Amino acid sequence: MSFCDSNGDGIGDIPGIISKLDYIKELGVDAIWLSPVYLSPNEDNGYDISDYYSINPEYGTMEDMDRLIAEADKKSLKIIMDLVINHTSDKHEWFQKSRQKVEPYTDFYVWKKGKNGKKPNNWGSFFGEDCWEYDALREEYYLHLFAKSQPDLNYRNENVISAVEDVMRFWLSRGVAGFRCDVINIIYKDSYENGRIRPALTGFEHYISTEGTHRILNRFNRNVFSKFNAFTVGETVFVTPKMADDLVNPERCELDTVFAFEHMETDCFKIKWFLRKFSPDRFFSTLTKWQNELYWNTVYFENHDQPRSVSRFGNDEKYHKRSAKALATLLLTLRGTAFIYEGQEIGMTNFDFTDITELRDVESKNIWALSGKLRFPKFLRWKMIKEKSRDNARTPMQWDDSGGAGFTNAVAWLGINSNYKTINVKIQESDPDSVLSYYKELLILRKHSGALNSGSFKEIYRKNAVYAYERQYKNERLTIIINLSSKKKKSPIIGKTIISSTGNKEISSHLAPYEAAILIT
Ligand code: ISL
Ligand code: CA
Repeated sequence: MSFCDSNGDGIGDIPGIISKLDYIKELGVDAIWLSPVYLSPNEDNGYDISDYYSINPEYGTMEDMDRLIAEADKKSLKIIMDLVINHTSDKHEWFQKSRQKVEPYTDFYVWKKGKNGKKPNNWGSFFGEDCWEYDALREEYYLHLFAKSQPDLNYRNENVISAVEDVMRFWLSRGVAGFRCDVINIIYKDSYENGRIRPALTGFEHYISTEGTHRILNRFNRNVFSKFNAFTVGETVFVTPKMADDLVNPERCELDTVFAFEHMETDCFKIKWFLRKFSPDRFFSTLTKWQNELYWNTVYFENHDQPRSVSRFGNDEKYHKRSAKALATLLLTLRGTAFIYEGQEIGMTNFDFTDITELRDVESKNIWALSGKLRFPKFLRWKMIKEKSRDNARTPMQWDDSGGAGFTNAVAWLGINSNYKTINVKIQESDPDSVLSYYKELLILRKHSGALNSGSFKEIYRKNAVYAYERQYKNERLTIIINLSSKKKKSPIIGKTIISSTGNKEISSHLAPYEAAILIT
């Protein structure tokens, strides 16, 4: 956890979050999504849960969690927990009992005999390893679509489904408002046949958004979500708009919203490691497609798995401030529920690590090793990791210019970006022209605007890194324009600005580099 360390062990924690609730409230958001805080050996940053009913002592206690929920509630902030149920940690009691065939856990996971001394099928894992691991005790292989310490649960087993429902009820009864459901569109595997050979993730056609998954989500909704009026956002990998629509269509009663990925694939060929140059036009056309095809979207440019947006889609040097503001304009004016990742609101940049040993992420370590084994040229391996490591966004929050960046007074669990002296909350809070102040202004505007909240979306221009669209609700119509490049561009529209990344009060014939604005037209 990288938000705030309250007890000087270098690790962010729940009391740390409580101490910053005023900051979060003042930013102008309505809810906080916590990455997993459950008991976990932390081999994948908490996404490997060993007990769904307790809090990781590194992060605090159950009392701290209750206090967080209560204190947040006093400020009308909701708490959304991460629900990681495709897999557990291999340290989870369910898995340990399953290995020993102790009932009712025997079939809690996906166990298979090998085929003629080989793995059960040819599927690949998300983290660049094999996805079958042989267990010497049970003398069978188990499936793990992520790290080998993350065995997949078996959703053909009724007992698994009800055990997970119990977990959800437990947390909703404690007062959390809902869940961000980790890789929720892959929980039910249709078959365990070999997959079509692909450069990565062979086998995924057997588990992406299957009918079985829809059936289970509908059941979760009927039995649990609806009973607690819970909000759900599903993390849904490789979804098309049609698949996403089937998950969020209110008539089907499954999820409220989903995180799609296609706009995050505009600087790669489908798989993040297959790099290609970021194309603003591809980014914009993907956004338009999703805005038009899904009746309600989530809008996000960052999270704990993605590099920092200002480094990736903007310019984190010469136009740091302006491009961070331009991206903020886009984020908060598209139609949908917007998510801001900690530090995005001050324009935090990619981690400036200079050696692979500075990284903690299991995925980065695996890919580094795999690309070495495959004899990728050194410069390419480095470029891949440098651009795409998930640790880019996991460095500690930069609160001030003191030693531990105000995050900790000890050595932080992951390196602090050396730009913390110039990019931090303290400086930006007292500067009306800062990225932080801009986020706050935009969030206020958004709160008071029907057009931005729920108005229609209409693209009006997209070419050469310039994008413009309209949002309209009743007789309120706003036009948003953005130049996502470091070149001056001809403007397709003119008008007075309500807010702009450059501070310009008017857009006339040209757009400055990274100029973005909301206009009344
Ligand atoms: O980040 C990715 C690869 O670099 C994604 O493919 C990611 O693995 C995928 O989006 C699933 O992510 C979620 O589940 C993982 C966990 O490691 C991620 O942090 C989480 O967001 C396994 O639980
Ligand atoms: Ca701590």
